[in-house]
Amino acid sequence: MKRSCMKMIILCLLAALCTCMLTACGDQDAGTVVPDEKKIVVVGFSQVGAESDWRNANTRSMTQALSEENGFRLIFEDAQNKQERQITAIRNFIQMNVDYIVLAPTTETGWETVLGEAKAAGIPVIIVDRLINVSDSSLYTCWVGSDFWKEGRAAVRWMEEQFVDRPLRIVHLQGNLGCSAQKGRTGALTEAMQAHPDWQIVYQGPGDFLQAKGQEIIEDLLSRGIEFDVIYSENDNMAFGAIEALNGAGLVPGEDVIIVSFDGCHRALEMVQSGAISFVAECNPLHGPRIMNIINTLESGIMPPKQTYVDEKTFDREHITREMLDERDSEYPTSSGCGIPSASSLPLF
Ligand code: GZL
Repeated sequence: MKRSCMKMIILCLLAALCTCMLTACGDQDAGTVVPDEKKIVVVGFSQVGAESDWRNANTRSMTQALSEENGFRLIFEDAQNKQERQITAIRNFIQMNVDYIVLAPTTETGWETVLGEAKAAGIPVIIVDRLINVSDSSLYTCWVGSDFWKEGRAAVRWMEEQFVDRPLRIVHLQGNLGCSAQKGRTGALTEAMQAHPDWQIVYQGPGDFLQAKGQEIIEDLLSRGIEFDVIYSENDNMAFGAIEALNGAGLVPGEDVIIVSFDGCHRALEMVQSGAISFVAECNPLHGPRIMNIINTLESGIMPPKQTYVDEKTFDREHITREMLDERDSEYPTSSGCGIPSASSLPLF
């Protein structure tokens, strides 16, 4: 008798519980499926820092593309050029269980452990701009960026055409040592030195892509009476610093010293037109639309290419035109929309 009463009480309680749950669901009956809102894709983006015009244009491009209006919620972390801050940011993104992690890596190595944690959490990682060097390529979904060796070889080719059989004393301002942008641009110059015994590197060292360091290095060389013909600067901002130093010493950039640079930001192309900078190999930062397209492609269940190199141009004093300058939108690009646009289909920065 007692057991049957208990059973009855439990059954009544369960019935009451189910009734509450059904009424708590509001007036929809079990039959209708309420279409959920368009899914907002949550993206954790770990950015190198804010060291250059290139980086700031890259950040603008990424934040404009991965916007709420485009269906994204972007969690942006600035690593201030420190890999350990990027590793912490990635771990935070994993904790937040974001849909995608985008990494603009400060350097090539040291990513296995943290990307292994992202893989274990089932979060796709997209690498943008510089490359990473990992033993297991399944640790990231895909990469989009520049061919830095190609940029460097374009710069060296221009030097060979300009200075046929002329001895050169070269100052080499390098970017952050160990990042693929520095390794490619440095590699191309080092490779060329083998073919040009009359080329001499009178100084080689990191300016960390920073304008102030570029200026500091050139001022120091001038103060010590070091003479040179060419500055091979691995980005525009170090070239701007070098120009400040040359001007301060009464030297005319583009005449007393030839400047070769990389990136092609607005200011640099204006200096190519004025003659202060003689050659720029473009390194296009406008990856926002490309990353947006990669994520939308993945969301539709399609795997994008593992590696995508963007098309890039070169600019020199003889060929630059006002139209090339005017065509660019110095703020935000107008993306070509479909597909991963090549650099030539996007205005420069
Ligand atoms: C290159 C990029 C480099 C730029 C610099 O893709 O990583 O970092 O050349 C920037 O201007 O600081």
